[in-house]
Amino acid sequence: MTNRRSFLKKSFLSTSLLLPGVLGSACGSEKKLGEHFKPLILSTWEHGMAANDVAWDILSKTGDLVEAVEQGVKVTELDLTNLSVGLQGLPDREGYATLDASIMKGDGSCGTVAFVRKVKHPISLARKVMEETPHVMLAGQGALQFAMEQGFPIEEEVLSPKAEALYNEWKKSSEYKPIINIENHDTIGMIALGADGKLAGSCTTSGLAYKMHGRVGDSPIIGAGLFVDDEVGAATATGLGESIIRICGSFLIVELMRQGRSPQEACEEAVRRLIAKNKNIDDIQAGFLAINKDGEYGAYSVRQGFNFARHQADGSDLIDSKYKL
Ligand code: SD4
Repeated sequence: MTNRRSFLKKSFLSTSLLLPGVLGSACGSEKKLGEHFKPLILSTWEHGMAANDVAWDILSKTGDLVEAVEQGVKVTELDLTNLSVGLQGLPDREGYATLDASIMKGDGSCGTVAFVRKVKHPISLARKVMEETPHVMLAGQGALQFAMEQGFPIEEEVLSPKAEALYNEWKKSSEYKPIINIENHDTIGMIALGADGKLAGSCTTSGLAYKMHGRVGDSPIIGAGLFVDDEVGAATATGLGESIIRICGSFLIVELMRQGRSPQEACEEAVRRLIAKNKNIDDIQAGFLAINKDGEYGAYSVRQGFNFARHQADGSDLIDSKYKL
């Protein structure tokens, strides 16, 4: 079992962290960052390191959790090396990049978009759904129409050179075999605890490569790919969305934490449940990441290979998750 911590520690001490009142006002006192709740940001996979840096910068300067988790994952949405997030991600079997995203606050506010095309930042669109509509989820053409109304730039539908090359290669056999997170593992889920003890999370993906047109994964399903509750904690997921939706993975983890399980125990129970409920487990990878209000965290995956980025007051690092099989 791998429990190696590959420390990519950076010397980190933003001067803003020392400014009383910036985050302290959110605590209702002149507390410095870390004196009350210890802020913590966790994100799935190695690309979470860069996303966390941006999120942490915003959190430490403004205390704005939602802005932090939105801007953080926008970094990944623009990362041209990432084939599972953003418009440069691998397309569906018809050749279209279709995106899913969600954002949630610990007070229950949430917004999501599913099966959306031509929008560079689905996470920002999900936030608009949360803040500007009476709804939780917009999908497909309706989500695109809403993006236009909100003034989002609408991109041309062109695959990135790398995605196009891989898609052309795939088309030679067109074998539909949804093995995920073995080669294709880059969805970002981010969960964050602020100094005021509040929580927020975000999740964004281009989903399963070569999926059926119209397929939606777990990432925009509140309770599956993401769930946040200020009373308890937050959880997010990565991996084969169908397997995660089947067990309502993120909601399950938060509810287990509510009943007293630690984040680690809750993630492990979710993986056990996922394995029990999915017959074709040999083809499945899925991983969970959780945090509670005390700043304790945990991660667990079906098989080896999942890792996550952590950012806290004394720096950032990349940690290999424990795994079951
Ligand atoms: C999905 N959960 O659409 C996403 C994919 C993923 O790492 O997490 N990839 O099923």
